[in-house]
Amino acid sequence: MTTGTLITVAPTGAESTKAEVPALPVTLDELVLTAKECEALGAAVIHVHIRDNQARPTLDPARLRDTVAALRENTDLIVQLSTGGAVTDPEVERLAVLDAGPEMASCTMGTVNFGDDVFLNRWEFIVELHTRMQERGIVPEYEIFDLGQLTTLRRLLDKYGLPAGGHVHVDFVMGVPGGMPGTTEALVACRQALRDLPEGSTFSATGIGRSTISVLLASLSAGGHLRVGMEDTVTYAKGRPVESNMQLVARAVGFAQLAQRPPLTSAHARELLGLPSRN
Ligand code: KMH
Ligand code: ZN
Repeated sequence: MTTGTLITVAPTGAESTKAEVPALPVTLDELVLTAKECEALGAAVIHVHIRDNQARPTLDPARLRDTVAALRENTDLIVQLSTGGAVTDPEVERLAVLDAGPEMASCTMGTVNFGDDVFLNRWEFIVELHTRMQERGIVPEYEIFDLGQLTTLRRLLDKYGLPAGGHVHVDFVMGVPGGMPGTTEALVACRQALRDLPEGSTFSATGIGRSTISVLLASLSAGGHLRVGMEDTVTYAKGRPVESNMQLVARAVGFAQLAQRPPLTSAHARELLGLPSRN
């Protein structure tokens, strides 16, 4: 696990509003510009949520297809579409995200309280997502909001087999009100539980809000990878709003360099994740 660092940028999310967070990229042009700048800094993967003309979260199929095409045309980033969407999105629309043909998609391993809301992920829905991705050669990133969701992942792989490409990569989403805390102790517990998954499984981690930096440091020291971005963090430091996704990626790259685990290029990231190369 002590390779370079896979850096994922999650630039938009579904929770913050443009009115509250004006720097949030919500149009396709803003997203593509952010993607190019984050790639230049060292990001290899982009975790994508899109917005409609009023900047509201949407899973509109045509918009998703256009987004995948524009990101592929303008960057070499691995495009990972969110199948989590917003907490209000119906399962049928979340499944249809895969029709946009991304290289990767997220796949959350269980239901979790999400602030005052519920992020619903029934077992049958998880199975449907996992098996559709297998059939279409889309590589999942398994999103883990709580320790027990790693046991669900183990059950999923035992019953339905490995994902496309054969490599298992998970992302610990830490510090969501209702999920596991964004602490070193929780990250180490997840890291230990990874031993029950296939050998060579990799992880990244992201800490929501003020747990960002402690999770980032814990993940680097535990051999993990990083996800950063305005989906998860809108405050850079006490009293300082995040100015851009680039600011967060640059900080993650700086920490990765200090840890002597420099950012992986997207080509190396494809190798790590079991994705075919683009050429
Ligand atoms: N927006 C959250 C409800 C994912 O992208 O897969 C779910 C989420 C996870 O962001
Ligand atoms: Zn997301």
